[in-house]
Amino acid sequence: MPVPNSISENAIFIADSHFNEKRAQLLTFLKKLKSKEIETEQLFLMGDMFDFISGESKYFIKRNSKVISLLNEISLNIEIIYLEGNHDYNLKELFPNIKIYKRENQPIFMTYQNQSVALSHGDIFVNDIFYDIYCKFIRNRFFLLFMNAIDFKNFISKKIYYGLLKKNICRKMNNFQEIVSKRVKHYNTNIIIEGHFHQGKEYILDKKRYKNIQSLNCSNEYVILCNNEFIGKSL
Ligand SMILES: [Mn+2]
Repeated sequence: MPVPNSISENAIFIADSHFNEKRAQLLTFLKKLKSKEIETEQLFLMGDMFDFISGESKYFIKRNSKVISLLNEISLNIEIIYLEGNHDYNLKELFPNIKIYKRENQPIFMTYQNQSVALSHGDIFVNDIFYDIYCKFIRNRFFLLFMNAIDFKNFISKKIYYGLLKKNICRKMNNFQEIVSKRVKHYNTNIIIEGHFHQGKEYILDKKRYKNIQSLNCSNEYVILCNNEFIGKSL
């Protein structure tokens, strides 16, 4: 079993799978984990695992039920840490055995080989009060329950679902290092691990090591932490 609050050797990180009917890698990955073709004792879900889901949205819970039950089954044997993203939130009641962390409780802090590590999905520290208000609003339980109540014949949900399906989420950011150099200023740990940006790059900036976990959807890779190295593995 993993040592409390520490990242295990051979821990696996996956980020931004944006699971939907066209982006099925998360399901493939979980099946391989269940069959032990892929093995680990600790799994980090870095957020935006689903293209959209919230604990209130019945339509999306139903659409994603296979992945939800597989995750719950696996969480009985493997420690799973789930950092909520901007596409997946209010998840606690869906995953009773998974350690769920909301945006407002990120970053979380852990240790790995005597190094301090901060982990977050990556949409914190944006220095935009409107984004913070927007985040609070779209995660509001009463708002979501209300939207669910007026979602006749899933009209709103389907609009969201098919809208997201068409989106291109894999773009190279030419200024990513510049963005990271600003982000690391908000952290004071040895290592910083984030998802959200879909870039998969690693930097040492300001004496801190920053790893962006690649999008499982864009790269078809999950990441293993082994001998102090982040290694991308093809699914
Ligand atoms: Mn995101």
